[in-house]
Amino acid sequence: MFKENLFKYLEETDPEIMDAMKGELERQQNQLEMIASENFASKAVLAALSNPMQNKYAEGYVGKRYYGGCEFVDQAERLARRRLRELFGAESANVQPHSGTQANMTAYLAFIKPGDKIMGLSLSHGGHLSHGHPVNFSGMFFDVVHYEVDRETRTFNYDALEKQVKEERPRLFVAGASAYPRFWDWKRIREICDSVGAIMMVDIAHIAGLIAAGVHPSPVPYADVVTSTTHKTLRGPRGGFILCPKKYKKSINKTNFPGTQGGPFMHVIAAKAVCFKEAMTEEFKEYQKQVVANASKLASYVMDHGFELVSGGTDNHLFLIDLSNKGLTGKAAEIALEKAGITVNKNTVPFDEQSPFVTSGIRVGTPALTTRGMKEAEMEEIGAMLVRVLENMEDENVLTEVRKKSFELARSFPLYE
Ligand code: DSN
Repeated sequence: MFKENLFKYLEETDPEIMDAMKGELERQQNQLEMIASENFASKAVLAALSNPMQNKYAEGYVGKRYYGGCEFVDQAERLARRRLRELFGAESANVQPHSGTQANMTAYLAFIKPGDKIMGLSLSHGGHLSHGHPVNFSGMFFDVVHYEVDRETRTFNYDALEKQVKEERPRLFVAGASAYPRFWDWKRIREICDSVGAIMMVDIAHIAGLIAAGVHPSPVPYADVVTSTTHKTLRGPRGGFILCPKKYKKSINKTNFPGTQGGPFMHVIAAKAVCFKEAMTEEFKEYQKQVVANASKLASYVMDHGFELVSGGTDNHLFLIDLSNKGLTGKAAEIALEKAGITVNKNTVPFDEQSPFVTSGIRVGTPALTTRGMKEAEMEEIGAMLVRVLENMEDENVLTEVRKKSFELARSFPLYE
């Protein structure tokens, strides 16, 4: 089976789904992927995902399963956990969460009860649905207070944050974001949490790859619990994980299974192990440095051409262009850029006056383009394309002209050929 061409087999048995898969592959190959949370997993990760472990039920943990026949999935999960602990210098690692949000559900319920107070970054200021948004379980289960960035600097004012935490006295404080372009001060957050005895939870979904490579400070030495996805900057399969000190291991494990999940996705856990091994290489460190260098270069280019960036730049893999002073919306920009072969997402900016369906901003990230091998020179080219589209969003001729350029650039950095 491992020698068969599985795709050829699928093409014969289900040409309709194969057609959709081919379309998606070509879309990824032919356009410039700049959604900050997306990346291109290696062929080794993709191969591991297409693996007979997907057939196996394995409720429980290594050596303590509720099913027989777990020898080899145990081998895979053991490897994944060991590699993950090593990668982040953590005492304990759980690789079973199916996603970042499920990792967060486990983390909350391991420490607090429904009705308890949590504090998370507001979604419109860069936070995440699972950090207490009312439409998410986190907003339904808990008494939520949100914190925000400073109106002037659009970064955290840690003194103001401390004051708010002391007034609100949450049981648990969630740090982490899906659209915050600056470093976090983990030590300060630990001190703030300690001032009221709050649990410090950090969701590193976006920046996990940067942290693993040492290009973003790590919260692991400070936090009570760290959650993440595996498919963003970390460039693995879609999924989640949880890190914690040994003293919380039992409670985290028990809360994840049987607390919030059933059978683990063992094929995904095998693919996570592959990802963690890749993330320990020198090549991965160089990749992450380049992700940040590319984001910085592109951010400077866009600012030099008159666009405003939230917080005036970036320290990580993404930045947010605030289009409000140009009279543009994120929604219109996303559509125009897509026509030009550049994929981004509309995003609210702090203190946005537009709705989340319209927004005043776009979020731009460099992890996927950097995986294709693009560097600063290509960021200049892409910067010019971005500016040209944003300044001529209604002009179909301009969009077609940029589409040709983005296609040529994408094709000159082959992907999954
Ligand atoms: N959907 C992810 C993102 O785009 O940031 C967060 O879960």
